[in-house]
Amino acid sequence: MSTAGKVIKCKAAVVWEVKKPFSIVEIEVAPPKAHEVRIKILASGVCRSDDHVLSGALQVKFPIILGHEAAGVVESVGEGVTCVKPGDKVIPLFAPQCGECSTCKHPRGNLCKMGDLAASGVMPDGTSKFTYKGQQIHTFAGTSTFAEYTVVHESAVVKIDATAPPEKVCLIGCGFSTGYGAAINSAKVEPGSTCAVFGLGGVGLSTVMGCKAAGASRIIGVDINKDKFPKAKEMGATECVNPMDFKKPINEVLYGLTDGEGVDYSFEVIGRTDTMTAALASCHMNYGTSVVVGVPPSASEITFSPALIFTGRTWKGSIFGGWKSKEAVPKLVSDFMGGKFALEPLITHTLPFDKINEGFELLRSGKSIRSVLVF
Ligand code: PAD
Ligand code: ZN
Ligand code: ZN
Repeated sequence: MSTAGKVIKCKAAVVWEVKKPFSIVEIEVAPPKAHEVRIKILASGVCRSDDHVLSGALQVKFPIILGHEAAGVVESVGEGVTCVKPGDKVIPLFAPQCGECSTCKHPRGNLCKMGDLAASGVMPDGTSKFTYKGQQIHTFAGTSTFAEYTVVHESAVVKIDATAPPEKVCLIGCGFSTGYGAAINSAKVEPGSTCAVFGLGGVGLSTVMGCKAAGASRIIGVDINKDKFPKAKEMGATECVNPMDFKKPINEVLYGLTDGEGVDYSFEVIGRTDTMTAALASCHMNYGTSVVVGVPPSASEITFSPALIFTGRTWKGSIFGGWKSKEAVPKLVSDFMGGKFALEPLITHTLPFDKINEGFELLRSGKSIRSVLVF
């Protein structure tokens, strides 16, 4: 029997308040309104950005359904939706692309105006599609993929190859594309260059992959967890350093490793203000570029010497790897299917959705790269 047009009751992982684990409960998911799409989620990855909400670093409205790195199948569509139809395999887009706004129309823009409300806990129409016993549950990043069904705006979903494995390509919905694109699009790493990647989690390793694909000749991985080094080397890091092994600041260590030049490109893929500044100070004083990929804690500030940028360094940020999501995601999926890059090394654990708390424990303990929850 078709569920189109009806409320669906299904399981979702709800977070009721900060620093509390997920609880799996039965929620109600409203049918999609005009220009909305309801998706049956097949797989969803565990990303540090979700954990930033649990820890309180990223402030949101509770209760909330997190999750933003997923793949699924369209269950039904609201009036006027032409980009996808029921049965299509899709990836939800936490950084949407409406194609109409000033940012979408700008060749360099990738933060569509439809995404501005992502942090507000509601959809572009001002409502959330989820309730629990009549109580509204907030939406996260316009996607909320830690649920068996979710509703997204049509600008926040794209059709992908029907044969793509959801438990792998879900990573193209966030971690892989973010890290890889930071190197390829945001930094525009050149062949022969020297790069430093701070943070060797799922996103940082994808940055390492991007640097390698761009032809960097030296890729220095930086992490305080040395257990991350073997995988980083497998993915393309030419050497790895642990800041804890040195008395002097890591930027001085990196200058030492590069004959006093500094690296051409540095990436902060952790989400800490001290390492953002250290990454900036690690790149060449004149033509170095440093890219902030890690999500800064809400309400944090950085104080730094303007001399660091006065001499010519470039400091920039990158969300979703600078990709225009609707255009890029299907192509990245095709590239994966064509063997252009591998996602398997990033996936260390595959768990049933019910084990979501275990997935986050593995992330916090530093034992996983990416855990993928399957539904
Ligand atoms: P992760 O927790 O898997 O990786 C972070 C890594 O940083 C771990 O290996 C840690 O050991 C390491 N680390 C922690 N502290 C330090 C330190 N002081 N010095 C050196 N290394 C350290 O996270 P992830 O790879 O899922 O995400 C990384 C960041 O990227 C995180 O802040 C996340 O929120 C952000 C992100 N940003 C976007 C975006 O669009 N910009 C998208 C997805 C994730
Ligand atoms: Zn993410
Ligand atoms: Zn737009």
